[in-house]
This record gives sequence, structure tokens and C-alpha cells, in this order.
Amino acid sequence: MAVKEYLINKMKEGTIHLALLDPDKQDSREAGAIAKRMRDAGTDAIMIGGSTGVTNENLGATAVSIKESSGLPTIHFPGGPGAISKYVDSIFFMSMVNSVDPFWIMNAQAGAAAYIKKLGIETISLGYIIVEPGMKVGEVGKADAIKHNEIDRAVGYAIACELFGMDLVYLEAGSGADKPVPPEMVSAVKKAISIPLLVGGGIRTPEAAKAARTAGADAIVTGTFIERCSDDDTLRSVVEASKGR
Ligand code: 1GP
Repeated sequence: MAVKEYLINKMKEGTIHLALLDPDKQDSREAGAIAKRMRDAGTDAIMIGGSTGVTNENLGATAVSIKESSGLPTIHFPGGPGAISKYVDSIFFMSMVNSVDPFWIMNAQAGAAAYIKKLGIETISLGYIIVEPGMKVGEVGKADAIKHNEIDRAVGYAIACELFGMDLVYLEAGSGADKPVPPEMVSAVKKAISIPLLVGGGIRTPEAAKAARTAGADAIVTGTFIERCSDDDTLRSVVEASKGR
């Protein structure tokens, strides 16, 4: 089954959990081992990506290892057009819609599009909206990050993504953010759109995961927490709070 169809079907049952692994943070064997633990904890799919240090080689090796050890669908979450691999099941074909630099809105994508099409990788279009603090990705992508009190701005970008025909919207506070996207913003965006909503950045406790889920997130993304947590029960508690089941 195509990854998009798999995700949409899963989201019809309730909020899903997506684990993000950065190929620059551990070797492929370790990434495979983490993915297996995440699958056992209830994660639905693995996103692979990072803002810096991702190469065709470490991306491909990580995807193969994750697939072999967990069997979960893999999604490339690109930090730019520099690395692309046919070994990942699918790619978020994404635009950072609140960047001030056209490179991150459409030019990077235009540069990579022909190659992605030629490789035949499944693309899942995604509107990527950066919320403060934005962290590394906000800095690299020159985001005009949405402030926590600018809820109407977040809603406007999200509706624009839907009207452009994108498959998904992602509200991103940035990896390692001290505060996740506020639940009030998640809730307002969710009410305004009819395409699925991903939420991530700074979610590392069951409470934060539950807050995002009950506010209306269709998918919750966690990265840093997974790479740092060695306790399976703790991993499971965050995945279960994300899914509510
Ligand atoms: C990925 O920002 C998320 O888009 C991940 O954030 O590393 O804080 O979980 P964390």
C-alpha cells in the first residue's frame, strides 16, 4: 500500500505517532534498532531527516536498516534538496510556506522535482509552517516564525496550504523547542482545515503529547526524545499518550 494511503487510513482510526530519526545523529544500525523499539512501542511510521549532515549515503543506509529491522513505512523528511534516496518509501514534498526566502518555498523543490519524479519515489505534499521558537530549521529555512499569539496567521497559512491542494499541514515548533506549538493554535488550525494536521517540535512528555492530540493533531512527531530515551516504558508512554490508545 502507498504510504499516503496508509497514513490517511490510520488517521481515520485516531491520532497516529511518527518517530523522526536523523541520519546524522546515529549510524544506520543504531537507527534500525531504535526503529524496532519504536515499532514495539506503537509508532506508525518513521520519518528520516535532519537540518544538516544528511547525505545520500547515510539517508539510504538508514532507510534500509529501519525497513529491515522494523518493517515500518519510511518517509524522507528533507532538510533540503541535497540528499535524496530511492531507498526511502516516500518523501514529504514540502514547502516552508512562511519562509522569507523563495528557495525554501519553491526553488529547492523545483531543483529536485525532475530527479524525484525520475526515481519514482512516492511524494506526499506537505505545507510546513514554522512556529516560534523554530530552532535550527527555522534559522536555516529563514522562517518568519509564527508567534504563539498569532493564531490567525497560523490558520491563514494552513488554509492556504489546503487551497493549494496539499495533502498535509505540519505545525512545527522546531526540534528541541522548549515549548511545543500551543494547543490553542493546534485546535484553531484543526477546526479551519479538512486535510490532516501534523504537530511536532518539543514534544517529549506524555502530557505534551496528550495536549496536542486532544487539541486536534492527526499525527504527533517526536524526534529528540526518541533518540535520547533508553527506557522502553517511557517511550511507550509518550506514544500511547500521542495515540490515546
Ligand atoms: C521534527 O521538530 C520535530 O519536525 C521534532 O522535534 O526533536 O523536539 O521532537 P523534537
